Amino acid sequence: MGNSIWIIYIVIRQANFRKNLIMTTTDTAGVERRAGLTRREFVREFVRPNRPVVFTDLTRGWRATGNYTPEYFRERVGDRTVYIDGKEYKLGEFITRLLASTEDNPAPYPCKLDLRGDFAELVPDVQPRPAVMNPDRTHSVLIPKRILRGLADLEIFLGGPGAKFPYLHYDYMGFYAFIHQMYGQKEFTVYSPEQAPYLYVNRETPWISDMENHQNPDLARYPLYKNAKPQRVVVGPGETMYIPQKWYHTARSLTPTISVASDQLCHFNWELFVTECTGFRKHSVAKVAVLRAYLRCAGVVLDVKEALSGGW
Ligand SMILES: O=C(O)CCC(=O)C(=O)O
Ligand SMILES: [Fe+2]
Repeated sequence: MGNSIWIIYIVIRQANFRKNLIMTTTDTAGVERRAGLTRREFVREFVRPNRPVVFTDLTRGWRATGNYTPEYFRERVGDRTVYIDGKEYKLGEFITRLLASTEDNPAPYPCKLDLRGDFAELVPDVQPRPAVMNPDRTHSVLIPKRILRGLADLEIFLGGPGAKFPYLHYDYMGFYAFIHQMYGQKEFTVYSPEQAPYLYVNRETPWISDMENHQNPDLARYPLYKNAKPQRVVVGPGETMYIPQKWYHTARSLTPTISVASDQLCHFNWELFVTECTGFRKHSVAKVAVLRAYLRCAGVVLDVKEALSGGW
């Protein structure tokens, strides 16, 4: 009986896809810190209203918690090769550089380790996946492989003091981002989607801002930026920054930092995913229409499947 009600509800919801797009967003409320949120509470208070939040208790049971330090990485995977901005480094040597990083002479950033690709041995360190991040559709067999080819949805970021994320952006294709801070202090600056007009977003790729020196932009060159309302929040070990869809963001390390970044694709960001993953490609109108129709049907199938196993 309970399941039939869910299914009827889903069918009615799907009659209007647009309803699943982001609703209103709060600009100025500040980013709350919360513990003990259930999936249902998280959806009601943050996912549906499209508001960011800092969780303080998502990574408690992880082996990484308390163990992840720059030394740990040097010992365990220091001999491995990483590429930062196209340049090759031995991870151990990069960690030496990271520990010597300063505001005036920052270590290159981001140093990213792709856990599903090259560093699979680290995956058990960051399990279990927190319940608030489920269900997740990122690895669904219903998504054609080529759409998400190259997506790294579970990564470790290592940074040193002064290291800044290179551009202001929102996560392409509407993915929700959960950035778990394991070591050190990282400052995030986030902007609600309504502020896009002040952020000099690129015409072709509107998920990226064109502003140079975006953490401290030149107002003579970017006068509209003075209207933007950045919200800054510093996260430390054990905290998780949740970035909703279309929220522009950037980050900088205040100390040596290690973060685990993971994504979620679910019912609530599915429509933006469908629009963005088909919207910026050089495909014919007909091909885009077919792909969108297919993905929307796949969304309904996934809605039903998720409803049968506990809901969204
Ligand atoms: O932790 C950071 O530096 C930000 C990462 C980020 O926003 C991204 O990879 O999309
Ligand atoms: Fe991002």
